[in-house]
Amino acid sequence: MKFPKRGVNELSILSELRSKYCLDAKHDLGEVLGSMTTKPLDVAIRAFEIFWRSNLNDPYTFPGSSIIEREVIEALADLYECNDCSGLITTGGSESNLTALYIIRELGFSTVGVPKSAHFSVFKACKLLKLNIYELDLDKDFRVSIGSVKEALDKGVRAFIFTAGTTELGLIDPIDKLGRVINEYSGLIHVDAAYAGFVIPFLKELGLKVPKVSFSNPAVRSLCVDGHKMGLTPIPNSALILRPPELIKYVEFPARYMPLNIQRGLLGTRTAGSAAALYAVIKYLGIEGFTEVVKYVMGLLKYLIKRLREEDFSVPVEPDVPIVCIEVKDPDKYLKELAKRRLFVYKCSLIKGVRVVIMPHLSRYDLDRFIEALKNVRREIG
Ligand code: 0PR
Repeated sequence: MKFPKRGVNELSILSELRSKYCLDAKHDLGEVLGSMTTKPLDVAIRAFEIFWRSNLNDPYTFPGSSIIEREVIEALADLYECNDCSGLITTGGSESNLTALYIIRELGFSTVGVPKSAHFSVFKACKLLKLNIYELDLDKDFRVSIGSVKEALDKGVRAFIFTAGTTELGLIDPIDKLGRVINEYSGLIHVDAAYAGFVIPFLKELGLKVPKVSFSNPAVRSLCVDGHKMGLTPIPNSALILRPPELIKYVEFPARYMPLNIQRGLLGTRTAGSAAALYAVIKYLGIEGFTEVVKYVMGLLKYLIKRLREEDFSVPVEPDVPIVCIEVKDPDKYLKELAKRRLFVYKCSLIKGVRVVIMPHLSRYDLDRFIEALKNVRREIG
């Protein structure tokens, strides 16, 4: 469009925007099956609206916002068993991973061990920071191979990124086991729990056996968890937790005209709406509420896998968290055909297939509709 000479009225602008919004997939209609986004809780939206004008980077003018950020970080540190952590709210897993890797580089590491299954934001951050990547192999069940980590340690690698809830297959790397080995070499770990950070701590409440992911392991020095994924907040929202708390100093930059002379974080102005939304969800749900949400999505996960197998679809991996990879010959064709039916999934690449992320906006009805569509597509394209 051309930059308009004269303004037009609000109603016509909003109706124009609504007609464009019609093109987007809708969570409420069960159309969003691949994206890790979901419908935020109402209380999170209201909290966001109260604070969205305040800047988290200016605790002088917006001290209330800064208290909220600190309390959210404290609550998440508590959830992940850290009694001496600091941290900050960022825009998402990408920024949290970039920040963690920036700190790793500033600590003097030049190479990081990264599993092949890590999210692309980790590879992107290494490129931006000119960090060397030591690519870690996966074992036969697609988690990072312990042998490969030991080899990396032998070759002098001391900094590692592991994923708690891999993007493509929903698997948890054996972080605690690896942490014990890495700790013997005085190495460190950043845990990317962007997706499953609000799932894993509640699985054990459901009596499910899950590998331990927490700061109880001394090698774990940072962990990120996204509000805008399973934290049920609006976008943008991620939290990065750091140990020891002094690590935060690495992301405090001189800002001479600011009242406190510093600016925190790799980006600039940060909306306090993010901190307020996460604060609201944590208070509103508590451990019990989150456990209910996780019970619901894990129930749907079991249902989807069972139904897919009944219909002779191949689901080669048993995920730890609600992400399903369905093996198909030509994922792109499936995506195209499913999109024609307004069902939007993603691809998995470690196993060639289509990926479904089961988020809380989905229901059994949506999954049944998806399976019917999948069967029709298979019939058409094989
Ligand atoms: N780490 C992990 C393990 C992730 O799965 C992701 C996002 C990130 C980091 C990066 O998070 P941000 O994108 O919030 O910075 N994985 C999502 C995915 O690949 C990203 C996404 C989300 C893509 C919603 C599209 C979308 O509509 O599914």
